[in-house]
Amino acid sequence: MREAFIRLMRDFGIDTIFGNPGSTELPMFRQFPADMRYVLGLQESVVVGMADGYAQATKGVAMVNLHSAVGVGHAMGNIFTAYKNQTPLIITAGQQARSILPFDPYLFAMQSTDLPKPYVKWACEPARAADVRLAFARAYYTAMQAPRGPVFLSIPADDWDAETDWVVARSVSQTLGPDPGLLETLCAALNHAKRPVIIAGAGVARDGAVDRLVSLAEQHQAAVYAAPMSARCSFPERHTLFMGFLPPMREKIVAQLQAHDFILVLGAPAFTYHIEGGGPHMPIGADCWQIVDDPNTAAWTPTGHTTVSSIHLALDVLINQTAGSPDRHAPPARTAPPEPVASVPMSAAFVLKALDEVRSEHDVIVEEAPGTRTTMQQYLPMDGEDRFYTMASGGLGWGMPAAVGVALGRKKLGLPGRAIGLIGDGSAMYAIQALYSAAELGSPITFVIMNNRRYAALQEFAPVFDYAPGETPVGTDLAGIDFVKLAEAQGIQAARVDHPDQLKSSLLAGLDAEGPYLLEVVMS
Ligand SMILES: Cc1ncc(C[n+]2csc(CCOP(=O)(O)OP(=O)(O)O)c2C)c(N)n1
Ligand SMILES: [Mg+2]
Repeated sequence: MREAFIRLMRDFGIDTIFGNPGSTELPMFRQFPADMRYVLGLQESVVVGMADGYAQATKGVAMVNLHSAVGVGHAMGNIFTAYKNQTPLIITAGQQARSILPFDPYLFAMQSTDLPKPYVKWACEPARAADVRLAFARAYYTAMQAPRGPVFLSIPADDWDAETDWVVARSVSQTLGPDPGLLETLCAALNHAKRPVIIAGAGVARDGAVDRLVSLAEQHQAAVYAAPMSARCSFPERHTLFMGFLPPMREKIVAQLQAHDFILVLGAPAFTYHIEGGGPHMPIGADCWQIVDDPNTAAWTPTGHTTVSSIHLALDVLINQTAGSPDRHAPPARTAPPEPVASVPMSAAFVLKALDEVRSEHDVIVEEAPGTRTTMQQYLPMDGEDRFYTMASGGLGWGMPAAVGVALGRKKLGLPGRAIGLIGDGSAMYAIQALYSAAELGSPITFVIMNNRRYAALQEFAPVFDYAPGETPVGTDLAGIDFVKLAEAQGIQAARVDHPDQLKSSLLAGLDAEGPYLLEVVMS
């Protein structure tokens, strides 16, 4: 079976497996082929985070191998995130040999396929060894079909040596076409709109459709907002039609969209909320439309018309079958944020403005610094597709390994630039072993640790939950973590900067490094 499995991997263009091995996986890797690469992560959540970043950067599937139940357990947080990110992953996990399964053997996985549910699109432990290769083919097609996402295969250890036939790879469509009748109505509504607005979600960038969205917005002089908590950059943030980021709060969204008579949500839920709210979900009287590639999202959307389609296919129709109107004018330009001032400790705004000034146009930001997100949106604008990645789930421990995966994926495609991992001090500690993999791979990554010695996002959130002014939530102060030592201990060059006068030169040193580098920035 091993040969049939590896042959199918080659047919699907897979040459990399992200993993952390155990006894139940050893038979899989015996005589590991020279044209395959095994990327070791020192904890399974790191393994899945790296695979997620790699799959997103390469726009393909990533292959993961985990140790039976316990490895899947460690990986679960980032499997949840991959599901929310709609990242195609084939996750295989070892299982004990079939002949000893009746005896609850050491390290076996009980109800193995239930463990990762509901955060995988499909989970299977094939009934016979001979069926594993068929299950693998199905796993690939399922992961890659819209909406993309992780799938799970539990493979008993003795199956790898069983005699099986080959499976021939097939071509299976990965796109969904839009409903022509519904799109015709949508085109007519857009043509008649006076003040259209487009809300762009991660699905636009995922689908490689940012240029198309720019054409449509320009054609209609439509204002564009980023969808709440969008995990990708789906519209260039310096473009004059870009109006900013919708917050994940119902009343604020409705207030912000109030001036528009036509609202089109593309590639995003309408809407992702973070706190309770009341009243309408959209401004009363507005004509609301949504295009998503996920039938589940379409089903729970509370207001308006939804069509399920790959975003780029629907955008092609909208561009070709609508016409702008001379009566429409571009929305007024946004005001620039205030110039940040130098201070000790440095503010997030000061640090991010400096990073914006020294980064190269080829660099890619992978962010997980929740308390800094809104400041980043003001001072570190992204230029569109493939320039920005964060997690759609809210689950910490993804950013650091994802930066490693993004750098590796971009290297595979021969793309220039570095991955810049913009990571909070708290977030970094969920998956600090990612530094080891970065060092092993010699990846072009600069980790910028935004060290404010606390879980700032939670402290800032406290008033929303009726904390008195000045009351600090328990468990949100993290003093005394030395990120330079943590990096050096894992083979990564590192430095700390705590003064505004040294900030730019320190950032430049980090960005000019050959391999991975960690800069700890002491900030307020
Ligand atoms: C796995 C996980 N555990 C806990 C949380 C709750 N949480 C949200 S933001 C946050 C603090 C993050 O701290 P840090 O990375 O230092 O960023 P800062 O808020 O200071 O910018 C925590 C613990 C979470 N989102 N995910
Ligand atoms: Mg912090």
